Amino acid sequence: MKYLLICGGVGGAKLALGFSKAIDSNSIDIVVNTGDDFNHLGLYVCPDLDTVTYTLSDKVDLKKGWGRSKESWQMLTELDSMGGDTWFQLGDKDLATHIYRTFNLSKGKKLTEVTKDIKDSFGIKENIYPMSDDSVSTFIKTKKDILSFQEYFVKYKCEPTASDFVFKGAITASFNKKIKLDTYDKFIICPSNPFISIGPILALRKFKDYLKNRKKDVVIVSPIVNDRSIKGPTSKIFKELGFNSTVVSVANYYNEVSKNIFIDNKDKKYLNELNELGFNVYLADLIMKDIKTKKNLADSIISQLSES
Ligand code: FO1
Repeated sequence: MKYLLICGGVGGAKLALGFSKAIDSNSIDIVVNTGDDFNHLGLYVCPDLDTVTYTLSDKVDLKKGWGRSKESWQMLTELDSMGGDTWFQLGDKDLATHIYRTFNLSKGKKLTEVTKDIKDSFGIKENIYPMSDDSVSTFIKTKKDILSFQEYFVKYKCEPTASDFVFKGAITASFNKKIKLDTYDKFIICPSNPFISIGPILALRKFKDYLKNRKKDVVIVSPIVNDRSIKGPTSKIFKELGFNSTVVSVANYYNEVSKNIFIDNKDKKYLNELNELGFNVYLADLIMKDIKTKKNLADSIISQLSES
């Protein structure tokens, strides 16, 4: 069985790590959101690609979920003393990744190639692919303004009320051509934010259409547990858009591309409602607090899908 993990940042990376501990590296590939990517201080920063890379190589800051562990911040301190822009925190080790990427992109390499070079240098065997080599940028429409992703997420800490999402460039961007979709048996939508992490990937029309045709092989892992986001603003955004913050809303969001959902054991009360909507429902413990629970979740997904 071969799996394509469809992945945003922190939540998706945790499940990808679980899979990497549960199954042979040839059996999983990971496609990652690049809608969060942006130019900052002259550097090309790809937060979700880096979160997945650092997580899979056990080099992530586990407390924050992003950035490097045992990080130092000398550059940022110096920049601050010059009155430079420090709202987006770039650690010294992390900086090397952005410099390496920016330099190689400027030499004409594709993001896919640079991502492979970086993940190889971190000793990662699994393939990690950016969703596209073309630029796609997420913007959040709020009551007052249209914000770029990192302004919304980091500068304003997800506080503005979101009313819509724009994935600039998605109409013309191509889904990563290195990813041979027919080679996968199952497509796992990781427990990342549906709107801002998975949304940009599904905004790539051909990929979404492909998933629609493979609907029975597409499996959602809910980012909502016990009516709350596992992490981040998923629950807040569902409510702002007028939906309940429940696994039912997650299922409805992905309704066009999947009829299979993993929900947490704490959400058993929604089983009947999901079944009535035509969903095959799988139960598991979705909270991944350490390496054991990450692997356990991957094991549970693999075994339940092999039985179905
Ligand atoms: N998230 C924050 O909340 N604050 C930061 O200053 C910040 C810096 C940062 C630097 C590099 C990187 O790869 C990620 C970083 N993140 C930061 C995380 C990132 O903004 C988000 O986790 C993702 O874009 C959402 O998936």
